[in-house]
Amino acid sequence: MLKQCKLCGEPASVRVPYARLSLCPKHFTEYVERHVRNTIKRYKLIKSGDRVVLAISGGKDSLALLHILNNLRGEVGFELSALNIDLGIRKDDYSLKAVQISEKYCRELGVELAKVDMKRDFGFTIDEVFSSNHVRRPICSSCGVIKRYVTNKVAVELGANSLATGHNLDDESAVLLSNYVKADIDLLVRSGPMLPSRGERMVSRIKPLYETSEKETTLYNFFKGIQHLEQKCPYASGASTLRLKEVVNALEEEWVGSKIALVRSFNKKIKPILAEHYSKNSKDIDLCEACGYPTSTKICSFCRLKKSVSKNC
Ligand code: Q46
Ligand code: ZN
Ligand code: ZN
Repeated sequence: MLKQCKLCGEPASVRVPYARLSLCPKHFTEYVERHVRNTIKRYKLIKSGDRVVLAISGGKDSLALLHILNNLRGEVGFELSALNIDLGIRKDDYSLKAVQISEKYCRELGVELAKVDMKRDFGFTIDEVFSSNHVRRPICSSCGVIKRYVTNKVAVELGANSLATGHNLDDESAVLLSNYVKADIDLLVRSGPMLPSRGERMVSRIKPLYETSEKETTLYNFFKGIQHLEQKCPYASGASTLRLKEVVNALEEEWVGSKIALVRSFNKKIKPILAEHYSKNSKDIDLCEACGYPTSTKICSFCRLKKSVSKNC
């Protein structure tokens, strides 16, 4: 049952079970910001003087993170800019709305926004990938290739140290569980709150919401009046991810703090052992012969995808 805010005595609106805290809206939003600050410190994600580019989609997590990092940048001493990709998804004006909402909040907060338009800057869109018959991989897998490539390229061009994304505790614990079950060592080694750069033209990727749950970002936006894009991408199926999240949330209900325990124990005890094994067996990183960005094959997957779309459109 909700009682009084532990910090000010006003009526509490939120219960944070794993921290055993009941909080009013003001102290809850401050708690979330402090929690993200502690995650940044715990995993050494950002240091003073860093240039951080945050990829924003207009969704709840990336917009919450935009506000949180904007509040923390003075205290930690880093530069912050944002990046939005217009993927060219026309159904229900999805991409148009995502771009508009990203522009609105960057303008309001005074955060510089780098805008990428897939059609203008790379010659093709997600809609074209989807309608191109011969591209057989699932659309979200191609979209992942595009987003990883474009965000890295823009962050490199902007001279950033790191690229931040809005992956939250629910995403990360669910994926971790799935990779454990499949014993996918490659994916396990590449998961975690930070993926350091592995060489030239590759920035580190960081996840400051690594220990912040979906419920917390949703409530943070609600109390701060942040209107994120509620609409789902028309290509999202998400059934298996949703199911996995239900599993980790059921675990959390039975055993409070299990999602955080899962990601922390992985990073502290399991990942170092896997990383040592992987460093002996991993492929070398080279530069793509077509675009000059990192790849472990001759031509990177982005360039192969682009070529395949242009052939089949
Ligand atoms: S934008 Fe792209 Fe998502 Fe749409 S096509 Fe799939 S991956 S669902 S986060
Ligand atoms: Zn309070
Ligand atoms: Zn390439």
